[in-house]
Amino acid sequence: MARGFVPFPSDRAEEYRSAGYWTGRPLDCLLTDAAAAWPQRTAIIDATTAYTFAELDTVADRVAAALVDQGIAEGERVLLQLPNSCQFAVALFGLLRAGAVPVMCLPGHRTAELGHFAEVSGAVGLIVADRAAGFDYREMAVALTADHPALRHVIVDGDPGPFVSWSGLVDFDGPPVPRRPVDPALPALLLVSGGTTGLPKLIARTHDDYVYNAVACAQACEMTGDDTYLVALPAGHNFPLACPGLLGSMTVGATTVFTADPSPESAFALIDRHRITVTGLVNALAKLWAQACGWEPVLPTSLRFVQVGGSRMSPEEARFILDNLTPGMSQIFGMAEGMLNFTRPGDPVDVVVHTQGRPMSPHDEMRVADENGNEVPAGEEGELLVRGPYTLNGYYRADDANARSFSPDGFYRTGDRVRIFADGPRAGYVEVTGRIKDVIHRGGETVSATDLEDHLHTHPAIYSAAAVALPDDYLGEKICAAVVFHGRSVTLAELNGFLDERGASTHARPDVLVPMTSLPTTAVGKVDKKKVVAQITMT
Ligand code: OOB
Repeated sequence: MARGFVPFPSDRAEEYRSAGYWTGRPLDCLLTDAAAAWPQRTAIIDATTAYTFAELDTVADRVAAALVDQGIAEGERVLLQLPNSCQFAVALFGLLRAGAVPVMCLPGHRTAELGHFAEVSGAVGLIVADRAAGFDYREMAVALTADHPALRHVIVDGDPGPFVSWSGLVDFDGPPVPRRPVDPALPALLLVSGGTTGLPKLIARTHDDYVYNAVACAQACEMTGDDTYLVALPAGHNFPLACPGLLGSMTVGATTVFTADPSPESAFALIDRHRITVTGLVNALAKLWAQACGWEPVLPTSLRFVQVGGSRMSPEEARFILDNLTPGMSQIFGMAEGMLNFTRPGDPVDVVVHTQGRPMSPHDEMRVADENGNEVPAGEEGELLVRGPYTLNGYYRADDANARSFSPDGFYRTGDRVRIFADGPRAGYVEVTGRIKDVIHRGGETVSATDLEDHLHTHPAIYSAAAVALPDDYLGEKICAAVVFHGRSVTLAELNGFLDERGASTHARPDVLVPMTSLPTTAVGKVDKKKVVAQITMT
């Protein structure tokens, strides 16, 4: 495991320990502690099952013993790809207690991603459902194990086919595994990066840093045992897993509800039934929920804090969600790599609408740099570089990417273009203005895709839009607006007239308008521009 893992440097590790952020405890202590403090409280709920903290603690121990009995050894990696369900949490804690290192895959990942994760991590096992959302994971497992013989253990929740049955693990009655001491500076689990360029990278999160992530996030979101958290995004993603998500909820004895169906109809009914108070959504889903408040018979009135993040949201979109879904909307700008910024409960509306929040930890260090790597004056735009008590120091087994992605003094180059407000009521808060590389080189001009998208999103006929580059013989790249209309569509000439009226800069105008029925998304639900271009150039 240690090969290819980049630990925190010892001076900073010491600083985080003495600040009290790092407690030296293994990640599964979140369950151990919750089971000791609130044994009879409901820990997790899904459509068919519920477990108290004590029950979850017991079943995690049984699964851990079964995994060890299967031959999974300490430090070995196991790909975990279960849909949102109680069994996801059981498997996560079972793996942690077996001393294995879960690789947190998302249900939307397919052979290309899973094969890559298996290759890089050297995983020995895979835990999947039999079928979910119309996809047969056993068929994928057959192909994966043929290509990756190191994947010796395939465990299936449901009808196992040729593989090992998950229910056999849950009911295991062999000897328990003794709790072994864990080095808290080593990886507890591997998250996958959220980028939309190339295959995702693996991010090792240590016991120390991830426990801190969960504890501090729950605190900053003012979570208490009276809250109920809804996992509406894929549970293996950092956002619903630990920001505060499942793990943060456990630190305060709050219940977590899983749903594999985040449609407004289903989610609103669930929110109402369980009186859910907190959830995390990507922008597109938040917008859909906000709209659905106009027609759904049951409204999600119990929500007090709804985090929205994952990609750029314009102030207009933020205002729409705030006005229509809940006044408790909060913006979050986070990454699997660590660093979290979010608006806090009670922050003024101006801050919630116009910023993506402020850092979670007083020890988060942020630097905003120009293209030469020099720090820009306070309040100006540039690339965000970060370092801190829960931010990675290197991708797992990725020397080339690491050489590019980190400054000599250990700051992670996020690739995100931001400004940190220097004064006024927004001082210290971050605005994400785009991705450094999300630009279109049209003739001699460099056009920000985000700026154009922000303009497009203000058009009343446009539901969602992505600005992408298409190859062009004369210009090098031309600007394409891929647009989902509300109903009535508009022509390119009408759209450009609208951009004129808004005073959008004249070189940042779409050359091509492509109406689409929906924009393709990544496994967590963000617009996937690579797929947008692929769809357009295919037709
Ligand atoms: C979250 O994590 P990832 O790893 O899927 O994606 C991280 C990237 C960031 O580097 C940034 O480019 C983008 O997603 N992003 C945002 C954003 N939140 C994330 N861009 C603009 N505005 C935002 N509010 O997406 C993630 C992890 C934890 C909590 C929340 C989101």
